[in-house]
Amino acid sequence: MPDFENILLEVDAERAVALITINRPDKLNALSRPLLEDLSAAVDAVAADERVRAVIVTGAGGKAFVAGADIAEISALEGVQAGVEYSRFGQTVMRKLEQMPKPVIMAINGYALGGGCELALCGDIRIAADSAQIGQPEINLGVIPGFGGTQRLARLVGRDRAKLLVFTGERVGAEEAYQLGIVDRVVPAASLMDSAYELAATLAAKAPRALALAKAAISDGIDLPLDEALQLEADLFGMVVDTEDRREGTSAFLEKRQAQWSGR
Ligand code: CO8
Repeated sequence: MPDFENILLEVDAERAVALITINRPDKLNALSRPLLEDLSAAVDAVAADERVRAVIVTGAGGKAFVAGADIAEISALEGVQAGVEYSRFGQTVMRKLEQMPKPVIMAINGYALGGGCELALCGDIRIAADSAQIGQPEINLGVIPGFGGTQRLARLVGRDRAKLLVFTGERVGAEEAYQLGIVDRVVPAASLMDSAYELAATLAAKAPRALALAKAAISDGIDLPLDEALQLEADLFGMVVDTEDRREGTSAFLEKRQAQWSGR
């Protein structure tokens, strides 16, 4: 695994789980441009690593998952084009993570604000420590979310709930985030990583192609009109039928034995 200045990357080969830790704790893991470049490269490395079947993303230090995009960098921006380019750059990294054909669990260990909330929204499942604080406070800096937050949050919690959060910039605690549907589970802070690993190991033990196709069906289908989305599901079902793991999984059931997934 490559080394990065702002990211720690570990692979637990036994459990087939990669852990990406955003590692800039002195700045509450704020997403600087070099950090986003490291994250992009880490996502490539994890996507290509055949040992890895599930991924966890968390933040270093006890306090923050990610406290936002780097405000010093935003402060230095001048002109429309610089803003567009900055936003598109961050969006591209987040999209790459979102579209990785392996399940991604966000282990939200503290502040997930602005770009940090936007990063969390790119995962498939979000587990929050009960102490986590989540929000889109950009409005308080005179800006708007620019790493996909206006779109993903509105799709997740509904248009007007997203407006309430983005317009007020108010943070919500983990329990409220759970009630809003922003996070999927809330656990005691001390057991956050155990919970994330337990779920990751459960997912890593599934047939990987089926998992990747299920992810694509849900992630890509949800933004399509229903008839197109159903065609997409049927096309992906066709692909999964043509896998060795489909033959193995169905045979194993009929033969009353445990399936052995080959990943093919
Ligand atoms: N960017 C840069 N530095 C940060 C950030 C950040 N987002 N957040 C914290 N830091 C730094 C602080 O400046 C401080 O550095 P130093 O010790 O050198 O002074 C250090 O981290 C510790 O932070 P605090 O002392 O502030 O810690 P507190 O415990 O007092 O407060 C908070 C914690 C409440 C999380 C506070 O740090 C805070 O409010 N942070 C900013 C939160 C925020 O506004 N986030 C949104 C940023 S904007 C954004 O994400 C836009 C994304 C899309 C961009 C695309 C547009 C083009």
